[in-house]
Amino acid sequence: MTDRRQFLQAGLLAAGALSLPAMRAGAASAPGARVVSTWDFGVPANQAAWPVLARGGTALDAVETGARWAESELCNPTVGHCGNPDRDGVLTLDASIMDGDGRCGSVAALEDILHPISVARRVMEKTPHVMLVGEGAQQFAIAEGFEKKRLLTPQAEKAWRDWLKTAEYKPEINAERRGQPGNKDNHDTIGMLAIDAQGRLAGACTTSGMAWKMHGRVGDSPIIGAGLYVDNEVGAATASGVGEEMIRNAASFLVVELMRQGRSPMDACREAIDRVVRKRPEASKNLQVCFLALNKHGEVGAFALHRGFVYAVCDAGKREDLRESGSVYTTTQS
Ligand code: SD4
Repeated sequence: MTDRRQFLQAGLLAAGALSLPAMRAGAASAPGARVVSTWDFGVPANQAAWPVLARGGTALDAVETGARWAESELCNPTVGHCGNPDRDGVLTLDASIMDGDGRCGSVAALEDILHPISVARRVMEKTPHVMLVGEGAQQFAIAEGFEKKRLLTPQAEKAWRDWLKTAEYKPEINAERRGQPGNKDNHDTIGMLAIDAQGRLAGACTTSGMAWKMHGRVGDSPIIGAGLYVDNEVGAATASGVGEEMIRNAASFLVVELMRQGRSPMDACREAIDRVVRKRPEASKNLQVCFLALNKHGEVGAFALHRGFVYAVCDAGKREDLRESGSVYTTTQS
């Protein structure tokens, strides 16, 4: 005779066997799914990604979709086709993508290809490598069927010519330009993290990098562990701001590892920001660094060096949730 414990176990297994496909088929509301993104344009980017999650799609497809939206639809000086060029007037794009089982791909210093995030995904899926840069990344993209076209906009070219008059490399603290959360002048790198209805995590990060950077400079965004890190066992993190600081601190990896030790997403981001300050206390007064994290339970947190970092959260309950992170400094550039 089946004892009570066996019966319960059999019942749970049967329920699980039934509920998983049922959840997949009927994932219209995707109860556990959530997507979060940096900055106020994260709201429409999340909305571009959300339908993928709502129909039970993967976190990986969702973040690629959201990042592609930003690369082509968003016109700002730090992402995609409207990005500002380097100091030689060349627009170079960096992007990375990662999913929670450790698969990842990235491209750096890619020219004249509209969707670096999708090239990064192809690197992940179709090559034995993680990262392709410059000419090699472009050759690979073209071989994969991506169209080559000049991306520099007349506005970006004009901004570069204006910059040449002083030619001073002094990255601004974004908060100073932005003023209030929701300010339409917002512009920065997009980092997007998602968890899908099956509890899988993924992240994407795409940018034109720091305006007026040296030709050949690579920021944190395409570097796995710096601008992006994802681990299904723990959570995911991404970054925005002056990438050299993220690279110095392997910062997105650090945030994930702090969550692994039991920190909440916000505490982990705050500790990583403290690390940036401790390493370079003087420099950190004049540059912006921001972290955004999502743990495997769907909890979100963010922290920045300077006030003004906003991030967008989207799930079945709320599609337009824009929040401001905490910060070390409440004032902006000194
Ligand atoms: C970089 N982190 O290239 C990127 C740029 C960025 O505000 O976030 N800009 O360093």
